[in-house]
Amino acid sequence: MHRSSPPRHPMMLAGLALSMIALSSCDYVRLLRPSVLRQLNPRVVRLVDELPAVDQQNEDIVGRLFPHGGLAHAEVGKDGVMRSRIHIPPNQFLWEPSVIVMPHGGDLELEFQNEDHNFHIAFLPSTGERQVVELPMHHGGRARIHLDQPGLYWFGCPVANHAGRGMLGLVLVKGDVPADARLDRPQQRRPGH
Ligand SMILES: [Cu+2]
Repeated sequence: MHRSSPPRHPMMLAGLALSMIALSSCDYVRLLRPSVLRQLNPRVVRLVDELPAVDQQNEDIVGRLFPHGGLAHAEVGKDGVMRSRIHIPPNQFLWEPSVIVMPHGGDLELEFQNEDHNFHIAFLPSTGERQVVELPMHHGGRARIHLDQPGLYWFGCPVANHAGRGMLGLVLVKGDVPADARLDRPQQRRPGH
């Protein structure tokens, strides 16, 4: 999972213990390099726990680049607001974590810390609009966004080509849509069923 030359199956790391038995290709052996194993941290393990199909169609885009930042579950405060922290490590063009899971729709407060030597901006989804947080180098910032529908919402850094280099992220809102918001169409598969 080296940033400059990602292997073809970065998320196979999660099943490393099992797949070692089946290791036959040089690609997989290369995953045993210390620089790769170092990235098998709790944030990345949580990502694969939540999205086990990152190596399969439709979810594979999630397993390519930006999710190396890993995943965090937002904590629900006593005030009902969900909260999470995201930091920008130096020289990586990455949000850490890059996937935030909300257990249900509502308010999400994000606390950013920019530890990089570059200026960044968090360009965030918020129902019906966007929120922008400027993050000068070695500074933090905070945003409160509102996402009331389940789904997958992207955020990113719009400075130069930072998003293309990896500064993309997702907010995954879990739960079901309210009955009055469902379209009149054939039965759809629902979360948990
Ligand atoms: Cu940036």
